[in-house]
Amino acid sequence: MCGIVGYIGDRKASDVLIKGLKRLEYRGYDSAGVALINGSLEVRKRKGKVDHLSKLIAKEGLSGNMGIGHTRWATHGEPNDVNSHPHVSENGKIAVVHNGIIENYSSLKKQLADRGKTFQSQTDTEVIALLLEEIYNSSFEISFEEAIQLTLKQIVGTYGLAIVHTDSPDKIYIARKGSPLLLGIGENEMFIASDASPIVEFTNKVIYLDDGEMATITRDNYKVKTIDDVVLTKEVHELAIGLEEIEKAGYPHFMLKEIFEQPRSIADCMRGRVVKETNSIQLGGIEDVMDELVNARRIVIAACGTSWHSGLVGEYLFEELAKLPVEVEYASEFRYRDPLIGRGDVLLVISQSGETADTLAAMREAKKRGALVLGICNVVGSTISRDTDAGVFTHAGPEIGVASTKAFTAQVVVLTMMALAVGKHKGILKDDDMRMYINELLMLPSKVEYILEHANEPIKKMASLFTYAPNFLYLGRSYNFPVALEGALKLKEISYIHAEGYPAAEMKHGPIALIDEMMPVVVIAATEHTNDKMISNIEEVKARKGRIIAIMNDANSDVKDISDFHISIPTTKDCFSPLLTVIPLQLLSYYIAVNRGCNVDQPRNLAKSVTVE
Ligand code: UD2
Ligand code: GLU
Ligand code: MG
Repeated sequence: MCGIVGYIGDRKASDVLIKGLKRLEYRGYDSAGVALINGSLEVRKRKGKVDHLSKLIAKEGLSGNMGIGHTRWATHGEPNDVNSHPHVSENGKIAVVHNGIIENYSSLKKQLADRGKTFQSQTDTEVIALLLEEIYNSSFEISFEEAIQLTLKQIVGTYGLAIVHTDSPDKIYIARKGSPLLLGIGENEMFIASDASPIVEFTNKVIYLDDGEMATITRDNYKVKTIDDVVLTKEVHELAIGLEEIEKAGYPHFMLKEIFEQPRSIADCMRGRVVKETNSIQLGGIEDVMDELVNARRIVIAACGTSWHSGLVGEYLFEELAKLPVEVEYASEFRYRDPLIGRGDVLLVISQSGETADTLAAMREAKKRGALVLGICNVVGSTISRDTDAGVFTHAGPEIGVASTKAFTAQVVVLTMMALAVGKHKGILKDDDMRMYINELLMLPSKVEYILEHANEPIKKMASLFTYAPNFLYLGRSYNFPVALEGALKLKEISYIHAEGYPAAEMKHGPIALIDEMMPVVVIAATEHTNDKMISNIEEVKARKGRIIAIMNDANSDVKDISDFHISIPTTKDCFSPLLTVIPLQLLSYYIAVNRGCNVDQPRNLAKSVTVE
C-alpha cells in the first residue's frame, strides 16, 4: 500500500534511495528503511519520517551502489523500528520490501515457526523472507530466482516485492501481484519503484510489470518472466508526465484517485476476512471479545462527520443482521452529557485517522465507566487503535483528500463484517444466510468498478447543469438515509453549496417548504423494500417542480420515468446498498466542486484529521 524504491548502478545508492523515499512521502507512511549490499547486507530502518532515516544514515554512513528501500503504511503490526521494512532472513543474507497484504500469512508463519524459525517482527512480510530462505537453502539445485517463484506460489494476497540477496550482489529481484511496480532503465544503471515519482528525474524509459510477473535486474540488463517461468518481452514506455501528475496517478486530484481506488480498497478490507472456503467471517481483531460482543446489552457507536454516517449504517446492519440494539452518537455530544454507559455495554468508536479528539475523549469516558471499547480505524498504531480494548483496521490505504471517500466505504465494510460475524455467532444467521451474504459481499468490488466505469461520464455531464445551484436536498430511506446525509456532507465540504440530507419521509415535516424549480433533489431509490415509498416521495417533489436526480437500480426501474436524471447502479442486498449508492454521490460532489473552481483536496477551513475539540 505504500512505497518501494530500488537502485543498481554507479551512484551512491543510499542517496538515490533516500531521495526516492522522499518523493514517495506524499503517499502517507509511518516508517521507512533501506537495505544495501556492499560485501554484506546492511539494513537501516526507522519509525517516522524519511528524515529520521536519512539522519541515521548520515550519522552511521552507508556505502554501496545497489539496494532497495521502502516507506511503510502498516497493515500488520504497529509502526515501529522492528516492523519497518526491509525484513531480513534468519541468516542475514536476504532482504525483502513489500507493499500489500499476505492473506495466508498467519498459517505460513505458524508452519515456519513449527519448523523452528524465529520471527523478529509482527508483519506479514517477514514470512516471505523466511520462507524464501528456507526454500532456497533446501537444495543446491534451486536457483534464487526459482526459489522466489516457489515462494510466491505459496503466497495468497497482494504484493509488490523487491528482494536482494548477498549471494547475488549484482541483482535486484522484483515481483508483482496487485500492487504496482515499475522498472526505470538508465545508462548502465537501473531503478525500480512502486510509482514513477522516484524515477522521473533519472530516466524516462520505463517498463511496467503486470500481475503475476517478476524480473531479475542487473545494472545493464533485465529479464522479465511470469512466476510460472515463461519469459516475456516487455514494451518500454516513455514517461511524459510531471511529478505532480505521477503522485496523483494521472488523476487531477487525490479525491478522484481515492474514489476510483474503492474497488481495490474494499477488496483489501475484506482480504483474508471474508472467507468463502469456510463460509465465515474472520475478524482476528475482535475474536477475543466476541462473547462479550454477542452478549452485550447494546452497542453505542460514537464518531464524528463521515465516520458518524458510517456508524448510522452500522446501526441498521447490527440491528438487522445481529439483532443487537445500537445507538449512534456524535462523539462530542456523548462525552459531555454524563452518558448512561457501563459494564455490559459496548462503545464502538470509528475514526479514519484514529486521532479524532472528540472520539478519543468519548472512548476514554466509556472506558472509565466500564464499557468494552472497540475501534474501527484506518491508521495502524494510531491512538484510538492503541487505546481501545480491541477493534478492526479498515486497511483502505492512506487517504489524502480531506473529504473522506474510500475510508467511508471501508468503515461500512468493517461494520458489515462485524454485524455478520455477530449474527452468525448468535445463531441468527444460518449457514445458508452466510453463504448468500458472503457471495454478495465478494461481488461488491466489481459492482463498484462497474459504477465507476458507467456512471462517471453521465455524472460529469449532469454536474455541469447543477454547478450554480444554491441548495441541494438529499433523500434516502432505510440503509440509504445515512447515505443521503453523507452525500449532502460531501457536497457541502468541497463545493460550499448548502445541502441537507433527510430521511425521505421526513421531507413532509419541513423541508418540503423549500422545494421549487430551483431545488435539485437527489433521491436514493435503491433499497428494494422501500421502493414504493420512495416513488411517492419523488412524486411529492415533482408536484412542487423540484428537479429529481435519482440513484436507482433495476429493481426500481419505475423511478427512471419520473426522474429528471437518473444514475443506474447494479442491484445488491439492501443491507449492502450504501456501498454502491454512495459512489455516484461522491462523484457528483467532486465534479460540481471542480466546476466551481474549489480546492477539492483541501477545502477551506477543513483539516484531514480533527485533533481539536
Ligand atoms: C491482525 C494483525 C495481523 C495478524 C493477524 C493474525 C495487525 C495490524 N494486524 O490482523 O498482524 O497478526 O491479526 O490473524 O497487527 N485494534 C484495536 N483497535 C482498533 C483497531 C484494531 O484494538 O481500532 C486491534 C485488534 O483488536 C487487533 C489488532 O489491533 O488486536 C489488529 O487488528 P486487525 O483488524 O488488523 O486484525 P487482523 O486479525 O485482521
Ligand atoms: N503488509 C505489510 C506491512 O504491514 C506492508 C504494508 C505496506 O504496504 O506498506 O508491513
Ligand atoms: Mg437503534
